[in-house]
Amino acid sequence: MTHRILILNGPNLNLLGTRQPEVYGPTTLADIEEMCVKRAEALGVTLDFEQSNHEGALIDAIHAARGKYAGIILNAGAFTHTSIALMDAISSAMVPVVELHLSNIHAREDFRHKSYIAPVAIGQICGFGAAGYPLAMDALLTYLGEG
Ligand code: CA2
Repeated sequence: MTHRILILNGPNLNLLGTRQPEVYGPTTLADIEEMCVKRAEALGVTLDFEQSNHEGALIDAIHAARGKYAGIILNAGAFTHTSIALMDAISSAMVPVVELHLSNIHAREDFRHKSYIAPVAIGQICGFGAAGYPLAMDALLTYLGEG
């Protein structure tokens, strides 16, 4: 069966590659999407790639994923550190989620060490920049028994 996976990006990630390249790198979100589409082709999975700056829209996307996607790769941006609502959405969605961050959130400010996503995710990948996205796809497929 061909798996369908969703890569969901949260607030400000639309700015990638245009500001603060010293923190988040020079790669744009469009570059990352292209990289992920290539990986999806190699893995034989179908990919949808979305971004929203709005917490409610991310929650809606997680709710809508139930029964549609085999898994989600979620970079929730700063909502990672604040959003019990996103955590509850993941808990209720019954869709496996890989938590992803470009930066190593554990090596940054204390407030970034707390993740509300981590306890409800199957695992976390952080600190590998844009390369973390295809790594997360590999990890998800391994979890699904297809890797
Ligand atoms: O490292 C990550 O992927 C983060 O999820 C990125 C979030 C940050 O709040 C998390 O702690 C870690 C911030 C994304 C902001 O992206 C920007 C990109 C370019 C310019 C400004 C912000």
